[in-house]
Amino acid sequence: MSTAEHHESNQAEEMIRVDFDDRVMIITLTRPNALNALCKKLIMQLNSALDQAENDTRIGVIVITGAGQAFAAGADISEMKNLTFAEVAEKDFIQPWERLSRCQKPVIAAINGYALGGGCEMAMMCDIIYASETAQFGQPEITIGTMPGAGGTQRLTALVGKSKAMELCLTGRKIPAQEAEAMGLVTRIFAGADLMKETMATAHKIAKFSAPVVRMIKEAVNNVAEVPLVAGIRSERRLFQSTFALEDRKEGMTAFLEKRPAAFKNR
Ligand code: DAK
Repeated sequence: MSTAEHHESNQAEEMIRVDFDDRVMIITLTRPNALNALCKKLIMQLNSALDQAENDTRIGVIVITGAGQAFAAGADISEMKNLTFAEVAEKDFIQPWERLSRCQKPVIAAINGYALGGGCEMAMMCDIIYASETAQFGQPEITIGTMPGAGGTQRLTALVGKSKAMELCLTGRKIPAQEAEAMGLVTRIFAGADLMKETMATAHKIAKFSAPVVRMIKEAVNNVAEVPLVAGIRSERRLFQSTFALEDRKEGMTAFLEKRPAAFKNR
């Protein structure tokens, strides 16, 4: 029995768990025996949870974490091993992975352990990356004869600069959370026992703000990677002006001046 079959037969069909806490959807990757390796089925289940979150106005923020020792140790190597170039190109292996990066709602990654290869790429598709002290990051694809293929060379370079990204991608070196935070890959580090508590505190905080304003800020920040500076600044101004079409903008400013908490209605 191959490793893949072994995992399939010992694994319930569900490769993720979805929990709800007020306005936060928590997605946990639950394939710990394979260090949450990102097989096709897991990506499909993740994508449908993301679709559900995006279509449900009760959800303001999405949190993604992993069960066990890993966030995710990469794409499933046993699933990729026998693929040919023609198959990878024809099936457009990339496409399903793009869903996460297209989320309009904020996504926080809570990295509890290994975030390697596709796992590190998935973390970088999220908007905020919180990590436990024992988390490890890396792009080890070169050690198995391939290279990052889900945005790793691009997003890592944007986050940490060329020479650091180059060293990580060319050596496959795994780095501890502290180094990842110092280079700008990780947002903040917490003791393992505090990771989810702190992640949820941030998630709840964001989820309480006006949803349309949150969406506009995410779009404006993401513009940096997607459009030239002048167009990005023009777009930011339009998005800023758009907040004046919202009842929430009026309520937020009125509440401040009346020295009371704002009651946002997400419109
Ligand atoms: N795939 C499949 N199985 C994996 C796996 C992976 N990436 N990582 C770990 N496992 C499995 C192991 O085979 C082992 O299974 P059993 O032998 O128990 O059946 C189990 O998980 C536990 O792993 P280890 O025994 O190896 O555990 P250790 O604690 O000794 O080592 C480790 C932990 C994280 C250092 C080690 O497991 C490791 O090096 N894993 C591989 C890391 C890696 O090379 N990752 C990069 C994979 S390539 C794309 C999308 C994505 C990608 C590319 C393109 N497109 C959309 C185009 C991404 C590619 C990659 O991620």
